[in-house]
Amino acid sequence: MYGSSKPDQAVLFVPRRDPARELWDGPRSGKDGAAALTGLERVHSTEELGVVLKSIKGGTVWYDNSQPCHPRLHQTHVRPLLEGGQLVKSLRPLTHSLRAIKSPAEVALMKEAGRITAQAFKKTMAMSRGNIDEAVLYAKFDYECRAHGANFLAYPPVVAGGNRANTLHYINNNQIVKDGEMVLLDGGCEYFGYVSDITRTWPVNGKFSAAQRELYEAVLEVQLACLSQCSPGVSLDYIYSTMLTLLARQLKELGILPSHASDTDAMKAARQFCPHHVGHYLGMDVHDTPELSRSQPLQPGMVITIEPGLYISEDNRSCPERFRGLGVRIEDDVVIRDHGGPLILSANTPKTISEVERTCAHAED
Ligand SMILES: [Mn+2]
Repeated sequence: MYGSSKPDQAVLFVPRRDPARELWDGPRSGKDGAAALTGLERVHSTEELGVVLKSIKGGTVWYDNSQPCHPRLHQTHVRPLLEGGQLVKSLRPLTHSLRAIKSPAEVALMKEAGRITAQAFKKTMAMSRGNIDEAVLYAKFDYECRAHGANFLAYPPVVAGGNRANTLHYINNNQIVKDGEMVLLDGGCEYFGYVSDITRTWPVNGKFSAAQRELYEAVLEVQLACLSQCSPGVSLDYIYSTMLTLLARQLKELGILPSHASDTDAMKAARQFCPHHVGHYLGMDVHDTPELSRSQPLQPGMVITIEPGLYISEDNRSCPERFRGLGVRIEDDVVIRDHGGPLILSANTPKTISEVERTCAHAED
């Protein structure tokens, strides 16, 4: 929030020092400490927010009224101001358009998040085996991310064995993945404010079955084609429509759809077998800058995910039996660049069948 009779002056509000609270929660900087830390001249305690706000005459208060970040302060200090007719505008559309394009320093942080996550995938693949608890894979992945410098996981990961991969937001992560089944792990970490979001699907016993291989290769082919489209001027929605067209073709080749199915029916089926979009913007949040439309052309410095999948429920009677109960998603994090093609932040995560099988074979506990 900004407001002052003197333009271009930043005013910071911090909780005042409170030895009783600090005993429980740890030290606070207080006003003087905050001024020294930030270099800002005007620092007030949050109790003074109301008084300072009242001194604002006219002008615009830039404030996100729909989602107050501090409900208590909003209630006591900001609401009266708003009810007094103060002109308020949300900063969100502006900050989102700033956040959409990452500086080299931001890309460096995202690179590190991708690097840490890739090695966590390798270690988790290497320790997987038949009849392993999803919780063990989850714990291994979490451990590997934190032990290599991540602050924490960016979101509750999906660790879904067998048919549970067909539940897109499965996060119970507490069932046994049987020998012969695949596990889908959608996970990412946060590294100093920036996140990764990577998905891999692999057979826990380290060897793809014929049907798993067929479905995996189909998704991989589509994923690689979508990655090759990641360039300035192309939109996420455009890549999404490419994904649907290519998935439809794959469904015919797999024998899941009859080869004579019409384009309309094939596209409809593609949307059923992959009910989510091809990707989203990525950055400080996993689903970053939602104010930004996915129809807008990508620009250099934007970071997106590319994550096609095919999900075939075990009770889908219309599919060849060998595919039932299989769900595959492959997701990478991509920086859009002017030259040299997209920069793939998750490039070190095993992805081809031979890479995955090789990584799984390096058994470790
Ligand atoms: Mn994602």
